[in-house]
Amino acid sequence: MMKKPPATPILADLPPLSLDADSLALDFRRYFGHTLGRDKYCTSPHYLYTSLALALRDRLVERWKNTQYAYDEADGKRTYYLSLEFLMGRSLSNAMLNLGITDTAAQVMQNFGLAMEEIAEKEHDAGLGNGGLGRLAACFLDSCATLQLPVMGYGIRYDYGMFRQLIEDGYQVEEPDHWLRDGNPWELERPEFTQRVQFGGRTEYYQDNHGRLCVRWADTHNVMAVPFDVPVPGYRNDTVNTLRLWKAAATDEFNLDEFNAGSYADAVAAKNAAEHITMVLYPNDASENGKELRLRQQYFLASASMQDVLRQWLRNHGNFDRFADKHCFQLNDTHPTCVVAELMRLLMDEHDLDWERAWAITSRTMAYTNHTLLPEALEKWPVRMFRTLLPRLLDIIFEINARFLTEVSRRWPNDHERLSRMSIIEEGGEPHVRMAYLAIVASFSVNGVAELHSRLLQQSLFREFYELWPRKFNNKTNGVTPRRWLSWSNPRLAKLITGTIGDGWTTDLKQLQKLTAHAGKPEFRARWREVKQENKLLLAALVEADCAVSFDPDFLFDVQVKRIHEYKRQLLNVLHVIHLYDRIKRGDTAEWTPRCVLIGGKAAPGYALAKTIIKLISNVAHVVNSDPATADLLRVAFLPDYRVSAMEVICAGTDLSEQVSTAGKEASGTGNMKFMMNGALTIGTLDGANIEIREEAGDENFFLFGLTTEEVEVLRPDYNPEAVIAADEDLYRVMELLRRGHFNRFEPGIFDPIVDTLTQHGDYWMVAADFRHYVDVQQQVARAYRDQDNWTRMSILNTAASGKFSSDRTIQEYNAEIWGLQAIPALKIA
Ligand code: 26Q
Repeated sequence: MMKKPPATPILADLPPLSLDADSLALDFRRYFGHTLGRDKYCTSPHYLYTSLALALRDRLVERWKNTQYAYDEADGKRTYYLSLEFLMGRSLSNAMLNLGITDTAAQVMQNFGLAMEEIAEKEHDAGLGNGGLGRLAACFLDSCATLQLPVMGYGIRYDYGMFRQLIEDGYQVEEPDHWLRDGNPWELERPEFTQRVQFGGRTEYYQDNHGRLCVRWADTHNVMAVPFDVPVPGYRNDTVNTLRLWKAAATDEFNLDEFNAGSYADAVAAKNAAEHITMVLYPNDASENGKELRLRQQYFLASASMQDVLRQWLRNHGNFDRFADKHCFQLNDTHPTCVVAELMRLLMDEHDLDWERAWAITSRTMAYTNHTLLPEALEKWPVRMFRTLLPRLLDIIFEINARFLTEVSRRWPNDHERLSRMSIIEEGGEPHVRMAYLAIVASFSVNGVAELHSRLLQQSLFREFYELWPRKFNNKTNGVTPRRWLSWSNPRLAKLITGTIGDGWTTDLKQLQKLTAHAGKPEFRARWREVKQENKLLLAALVEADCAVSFDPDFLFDVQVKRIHEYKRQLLNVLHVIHLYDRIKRGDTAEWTPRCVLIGGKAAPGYALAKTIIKLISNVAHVVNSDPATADLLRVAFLPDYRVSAMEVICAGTDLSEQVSTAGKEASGTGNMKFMMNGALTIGTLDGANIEIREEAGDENFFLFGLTTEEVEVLRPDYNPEAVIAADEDLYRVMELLRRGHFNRFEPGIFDPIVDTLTQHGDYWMVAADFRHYVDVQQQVARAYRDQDNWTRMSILNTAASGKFSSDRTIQEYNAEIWGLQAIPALKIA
């Protein structure tokens, strides 16, 4: 039970802060003038931003403490969301929105002659993630706080987040993202909860005082983990949850040894090596196999977090009897899977539990979410590296595997092939630890992130595990938070919706269905269209500023933003753009629908073909935009540095959302959901959550094309892209433009790898196979857009049908079927 607070009033007992304009204004001025020491000559908006952020943070902090007191008091079950990535974006606007003081704060700023938009723009995105998986974690935290669930996020406080992308001469150039340079008002350092994390050394056996055989991990190199807490406010409910991010720091002991040996420089270098662990986010959104520093990051997160959880538990409980009933660890992909072995180690080596008890606890508390079907993206670590870096963990993994394989051989006697297929250790020249298998074996729940994806996990990637443990497997279709992705990103539409159906939709998104009844009303449609036009103007302004390309808001805005990957098929999109250009050049423009095509996204720095695709988009954009023949018909732009804050503008101003991955390859997608919520129509394949989006929207409000997953697999063995190209005149002409260097006149050969991948190399992602259908359906899109009234109706129906894709629904399912937490209302602030 909780420790009793002292009876005398304590230092931290403060009267509650008001949310009204006067009190906010006073604090804002105090931070500006006193805390930051600025004066009337200071014009930098950065200090205005920081002052406002601190004033808001104070108001979060008191709710934060109350929430934690309420959780401690309840002493109920908690969930820990473990993730190497949390792609939070900006926090100022989110804090205002969730505190319910967006208008008040804007008014306060206005009274000082300041524009809120300008101030909010000063905040650097917290880009501690690559893409979908990291942003999903951020949306989940928002929903957990809004649902008042005791869920805490654990992650890494990278000094450098996702790189900043510049486009120079059409090529991607990466710049380090030193997001903390100007300070971060949203974090609170908690040095009192620092943990020690061990690396290297060896396993040592010894006898304790009672003569029992014990194990310890000796001669290690230690690194300190210092937590920084970030407040996660719920939507207007006084709950504030915690995201705890760990920073690596050198231990003093470590330095002293070297000091005494008289080598100061070596001591400082060693300090550096320790602190390198949390220096930078790996910018690869498929696994970057075999990098030792990455494994260090993963174990660092796992160990610091697990020690921290055990510390909190033992503060109020004497033993581990009820631990499994009170904890769940949700693993965001395999990245934090070291926690499985780390929990075993801590329970056995540090807390004297035997294997059976430790395993009972571990296997009742772990739950694993898979985010990819691409076999090449499954994480594997060389056993040799594991042994050097984490010898005690490797012992434990071997033991888990031995016991697991015994279970398999009891179920399938003498099936040696199966044992080696299912083994956590992949044998061969260089043996590897298969992290996904470790996660499955240790977890009571394994889920995919969309219905198709979860089904494919069961039928292909993890089929034999599904045979063994069918009940572990389940689906949790992704979602996104409607607060950031509708209320905040699209205030005009949000206002129109609220004016029409009330504001209940913000926390109960299914209520958007009520819009259906209004979709037939001409006046409502007209207002819906006006809002879209205003949003398109804002998006056009972004494109003008960042790409120097002018987008006419009367054109169809056709947008694909996501990481650049072959499987996501930005190439298919470009081939379509080239085809439209080709049509213009040959005068085939009768009944043309003018179109602005926007593509954005980052390529992993080591992914050469993805970088070439960016260069191709840039060059095609240049050729198209500088040709006078296209002026009223087609515009193309590549948007540099696609990130969370850019998406907030993009999703509101998009007409057509491109979700064109090869069927069976995109686990879910979440950008597709943001676009739908904001009234974009989707052109998409039967992949990931697109299938469920189409189910909800209705076939007639979704532009479907392409091979299905089954068709892809049936076709693959005798697929011949060159024959497809030869047989399709439009595609042939497009390929000829590429082959003849039409888009690289003075840069010979640079697009050969793209031509080759589509031809000689067999077109693995089936771009040529889906081209014809894609172009035809794009033609239907163009025709549909010309009937603006009907397009608007379809747009309304898409928003109306998007209720399922709230992350609130997703989290309610996680809670009902995996976590089993009680919601705990926060103590109200007076
Ligand atoms: C692993 C090891 C070493 C280095 C990097 C990585 C790594 C990092 C990030 C591997 C994968 C990722 C990110 C994956 C990701 O974002 N997947 C997406 O997850 C979304 C949320 O579930 C889905 O909607 C997308 O379909 C899926 O692609």
